[in-house]
Amino acid sequence: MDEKLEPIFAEVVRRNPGESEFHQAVEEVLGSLGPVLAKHPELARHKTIERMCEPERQILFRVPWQDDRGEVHIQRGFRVEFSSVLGPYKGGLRFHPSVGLGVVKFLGFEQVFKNALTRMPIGGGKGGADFDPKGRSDDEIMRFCQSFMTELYRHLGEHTDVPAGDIGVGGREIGYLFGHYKRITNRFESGVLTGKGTDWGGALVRTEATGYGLVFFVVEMLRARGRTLDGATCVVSGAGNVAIHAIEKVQQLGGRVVACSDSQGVVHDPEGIDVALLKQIKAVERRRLTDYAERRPSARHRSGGSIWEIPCEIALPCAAQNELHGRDATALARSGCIAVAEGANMPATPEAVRVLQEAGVAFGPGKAANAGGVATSALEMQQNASRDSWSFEHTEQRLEEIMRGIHETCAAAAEEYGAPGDYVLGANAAGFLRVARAMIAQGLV
Ligand code: NDP
Ligand code: 2IT
Repeated sequence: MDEKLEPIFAEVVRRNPGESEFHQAVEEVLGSLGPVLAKHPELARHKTIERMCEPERQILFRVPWQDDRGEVHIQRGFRVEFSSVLGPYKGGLRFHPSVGLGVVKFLGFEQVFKNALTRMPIGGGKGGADFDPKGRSDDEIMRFCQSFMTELYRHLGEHTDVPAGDIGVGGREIGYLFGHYKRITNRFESGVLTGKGTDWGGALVRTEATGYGLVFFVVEMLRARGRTLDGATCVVSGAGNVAIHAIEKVQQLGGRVVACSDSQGVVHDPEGIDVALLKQIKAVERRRLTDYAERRPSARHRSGGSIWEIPCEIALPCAAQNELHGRDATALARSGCIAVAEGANMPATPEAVRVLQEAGVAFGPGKAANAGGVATSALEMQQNASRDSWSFEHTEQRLEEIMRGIHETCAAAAEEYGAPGDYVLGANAAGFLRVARAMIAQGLV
């Protein structure tokens, strides 16, 4: 990190004690900004970095709910509204027991730069709760969503703050959240949430967008190296929304995905993952990957060990933060991996990123590679504002163009700031510049 930026980072650590994921996300961005400030010293004078490290608003609230047996539970809800210089706060909600302020702040901070890279009119925010949806009935999920929205609604609005899904929040939860918002406010305000059902204001392709967009980004990374996906062996961690649609698109484009995982273990299927079966088990039945291995003769399940031990040319971590460590990166580089792109937010540890880059493996950071989800959310907002709905083909084409544009922006910025091929530096520099310039133009905000 540039020595001028070190005191700024030290202050972030001091002011946000114990929030290790937030520190990690800030350190990565600040580590890229030395050459940017050298070229644009006015951005430092306006204290743009210090401002970006402090959320505009942080909301914490109690979420009481009752389970099916009548027992009362108390959860903590969060919404961190990080930056509104480019548009209304925009970013997902995560329901997972590991959610705390540090996790929500790391996700909100990343979201600001990611959303800037899409070039769409969206600011950055993130929210969620330390609620564990695993094993809960539909009725319990609905009651939790209603209680969560009973507080959150007052902070939302199509021009103010527009949440969507993330881990543990998909179409079912967005439905319950939207229904309750509408009931409390007496407004059918389509643009207040994205990822809605396609019969009532949701955009086609939003469900698929993060995984599909990730693969469009990988295609560009490979093209820059004179390669294609055709015939490539891939490993994808996770088995949720992002992972499933990444697997689907890789296979549509001629690659073969031989492994995926969930929180209970890894499934290795050398003949290629059967996406229809995977969707049935994980998205419809909400069961474990052990069921996949039971129903698919070519597949083997194991509950321990790292998925990254399975040799592949392309690795796509799509589960959770810090799931790909330095030793995994070493194993991937040794087994002939040529590209890693983050479908999840911050799944590769800083050491893993360093190992991959030093080994010459192309590395696509999440804020660029997984931006297709939020970009398609912005397309959903656009359709809601004009009371229109676009076809699947048209929307997918827009997504592909957006991902190509993000790749080009990151590659050009990496080149301009003296690190050709370094998408981490390129994404951070380009995202930062767009936010910083808008901030200065809007005065002391
Ligand atoms: P889902 O809840 O749909 O799926 C999460 C998947 O990851 C599940 O299969 C879950 O396992 C698995 N998982 C969670 N924690 C671990 C872990 N520690 N080890 C192994 N597997 C784990 O979430 P999404 O697919 O929506 O999100 C995945 C990632 O993508 C997150 O980092 C999210 O922030 C990011 N992302 C999501 C976007 C979206 O549009 N949804 C957009 C951009 C990024 P199990 O099934 O056992 O619970
Ligand atoms: O991390 C992300 O970009 C998301 N979870 C999607 C956010 C959105 O508003 O669509």
